[in-house]
Amino acid sequence: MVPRTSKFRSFVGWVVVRRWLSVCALLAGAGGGAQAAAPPPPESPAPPPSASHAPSSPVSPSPAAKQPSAEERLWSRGKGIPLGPFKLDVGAGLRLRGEWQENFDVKRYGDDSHDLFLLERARLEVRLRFLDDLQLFVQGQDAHVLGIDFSNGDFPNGSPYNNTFDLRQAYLEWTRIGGSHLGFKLGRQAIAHTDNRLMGPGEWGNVGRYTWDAAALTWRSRALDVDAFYAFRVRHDPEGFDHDHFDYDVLGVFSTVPLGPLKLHAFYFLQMNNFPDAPPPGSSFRHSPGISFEGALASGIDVSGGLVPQFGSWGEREVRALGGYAVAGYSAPVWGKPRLGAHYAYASGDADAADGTIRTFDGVFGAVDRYYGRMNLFAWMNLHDLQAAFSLSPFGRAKLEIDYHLFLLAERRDAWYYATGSSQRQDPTGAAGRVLGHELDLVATVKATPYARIQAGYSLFAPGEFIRNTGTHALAHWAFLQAAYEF
Ligand SMILES: [Ca+2]
Ligand SMILES: [Ca+2]
Repeated sequence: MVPRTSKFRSFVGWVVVRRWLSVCALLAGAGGGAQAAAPPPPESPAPPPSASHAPSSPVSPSPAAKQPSAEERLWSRGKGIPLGPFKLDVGAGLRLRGEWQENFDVKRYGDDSHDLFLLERARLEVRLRFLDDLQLFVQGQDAHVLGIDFSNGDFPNGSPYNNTFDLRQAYLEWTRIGGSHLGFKLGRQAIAHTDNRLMGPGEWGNVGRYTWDAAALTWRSRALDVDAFYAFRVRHDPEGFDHDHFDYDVLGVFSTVPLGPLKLHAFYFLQMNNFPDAPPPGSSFRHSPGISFEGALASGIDVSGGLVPQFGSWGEREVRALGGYAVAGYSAPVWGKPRLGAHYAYASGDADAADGTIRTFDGVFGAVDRYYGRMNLFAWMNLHDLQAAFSLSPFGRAKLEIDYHLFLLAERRDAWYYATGSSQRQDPTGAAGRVLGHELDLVATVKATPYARIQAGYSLFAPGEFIRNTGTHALAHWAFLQAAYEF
């Protein structure tokens, strides 16, 4: 259980957050008169939970199609505040989520755990803009959990739930320097590419999974976008400042070429690590080159896909792995824009742990919460994930999503890997079977105002033969209710 002192600290953190918010509201008030008639555009309609916060595009005025509401007028006061040659945008957000977990938790699946807890995440951010293409962005975040059965000590690499007000992002970004195509982005940042599948910040988690201290060079033109970066992953310290990094370095290049209604990507990631103690010990170099695409056709059909071979070395062993995914959906042009989709993801597994070759695919630094089921029981490792998706958007402001997943091991002798990437269970003989189980995910989202979003969900996991043959095999349930307000 969480010690009393920790709960007290959570409470103190909460008080601090409220104070920050009041300061922020005051600041917004101080900017009165600045572009009062220019409300920020509403966010894109109800992105899935892990969607990137996309902080890199400054808020721009939307066409005055209708009179802004009192709420829009209020928060627009915090945008575009003149400050000498600069413009200042102030923003903040608060997200509260209650979760109920039955027979699983963030670390493991099992039939003996029951938990009910409340997550709080608050953000405060300022953006100082000079010209259109040069900006300094600083974002602080406070994250706490109340009532959970874990303490910070249960997470040696940083709690996914607690991180007292800390620097989440602080970067200087200059695109199209001097009218050219070149630019850079330097500092602490979230890195997200397209649908977050290969690289995403993991926004659904309370603290968030990935932030980086990175230097990126960018190329922006009509025919080609390129981001090339070198990055160190920030290790989140729940109580102290986040000054430490994980052992590995990452080099990445991600490019986008538009082709009609499609966007094509070519990319390359290199993860470099030194594992002095881990089995097997030694340096690891994992290269992940690949291609992907996504797009929506006029006929209502949307498609996306990607292929990621991996190769390299880990100590004396070779790395040879493969990951891929394919998505196709159809949205009908009728009330509620119902969409039916078939999604598939594959990650290779290792059939022989002793043959000197590692064949388990590693899901790069992608989001897991949106993919491979929302309960986060699986990673993009040794997996077939067959998904049927249905969604409906009635009344413009609401969205209902229903997903069914069938999960199978790609290789029976390799492990079932949890969303954390750690092995959950393994049968080296392969006799336990291949079927991991079935998951049903229901999520309803209502956008109450351009700034307020309420989301509720329920998920059920029913284990298959592999889990039934290797230990406890209860049904697992998950439910959540989330309210978020961001301006
Ligand atoms: Ca910290
Ligand atoms: Ca092997």
